[in-house]
Amino acid sequence: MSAIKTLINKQNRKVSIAIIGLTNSGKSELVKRILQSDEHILASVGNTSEFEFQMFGNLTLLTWDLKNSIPANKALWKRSILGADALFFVVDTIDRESFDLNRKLLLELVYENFPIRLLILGSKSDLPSSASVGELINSLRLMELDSTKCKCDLFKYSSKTGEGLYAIEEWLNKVLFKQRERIINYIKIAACMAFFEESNTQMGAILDDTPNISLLTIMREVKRKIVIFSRTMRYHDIGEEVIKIANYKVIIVKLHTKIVALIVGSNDSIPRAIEIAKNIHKVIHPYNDQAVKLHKIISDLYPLDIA
Ligand SMILES: Nc1nc2c(ncn2[C@@H]2O[C@H](COP(=O)(O)OP(=O)(O)O)[C@@H](O)[C@H]2O)c(=O)[nH]1
Ligand SMILES: [Mg+2]
Repeated sequence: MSAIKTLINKQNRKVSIAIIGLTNSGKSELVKRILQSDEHILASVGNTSEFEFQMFGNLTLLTWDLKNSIPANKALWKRSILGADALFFVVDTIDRESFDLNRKLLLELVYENFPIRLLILGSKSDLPSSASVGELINSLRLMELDSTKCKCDLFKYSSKTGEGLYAIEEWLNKVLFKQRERIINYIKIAACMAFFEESNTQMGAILDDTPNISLLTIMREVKRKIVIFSRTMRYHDIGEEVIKIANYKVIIVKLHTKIVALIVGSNDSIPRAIEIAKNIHKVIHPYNDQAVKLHKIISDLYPLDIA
């Protein structure tokens, strides 16, 4: 389950997210990534050429292919897209020629529908020519948007590597469920696993003093997940994935040829876990696994984070 799907399915209500953007901006890939379509999708309908929706449990994802202007007068647009609980506007960060048109569409959207809350998503962050956040802000002239009419945030993400998806989940949590950002100083790391692609070796450490059977089983499952993750990410230098197994969350971070997975509590902060995983990356090595054990690294550096 993706973190976003898990978040929505935890709520006792239906949630619809509208994802709009030009054709090819990356909407369908994002839907696939959120729904992780190995699981059964309950409904998938293409009513018109531009509109699609997919449902999974409490979550409905609606996508709309934008053309040269915002379809202000269409009933379907108003009912489905503007009526959704959250609105994502996807911009292809490698298609610089589309920035002007995206800018025009954004203005139309805001000035016809204010006040509006928007999450602008720069897709394809995994590609080398991807525009930076700064370039996007300038090109889309986001600073000039009237803040009384539009409250917007901007993140970059990749449907291929998973980078940035946890930030989207945090945003939904904050905006949709009015929950405070989960700024917790520490998390509970139950176990950690590292995988070195070059030597094809793994090292693992259980940090929970009283590991139960389920944690041991989860470790085995994580081992398997890391190998699969490594295969899917083989052409990518950076990747992130968050999965839920039983009562734990597993945060997997790849940097270059190393992968680190942290098994944390299901309510722990994902950004904090990702930050720790990235720090562990810096200090582990395939060659010193005997001398420097993961357990020691974590207990020295993050004593409060141990379960
Ligand atoms: N490298 C990369 N390619 C992507 C990403 N998202 C989408 N694409 C590719 O961009 C093209 C258009 O994506 P799609 O989701 O179908 O766009 P849509 O028309 O907005 O639904 C496809 O070839 C996708 O494989 C991404 O995050 N990274
Ligand atoms: Mg599509």
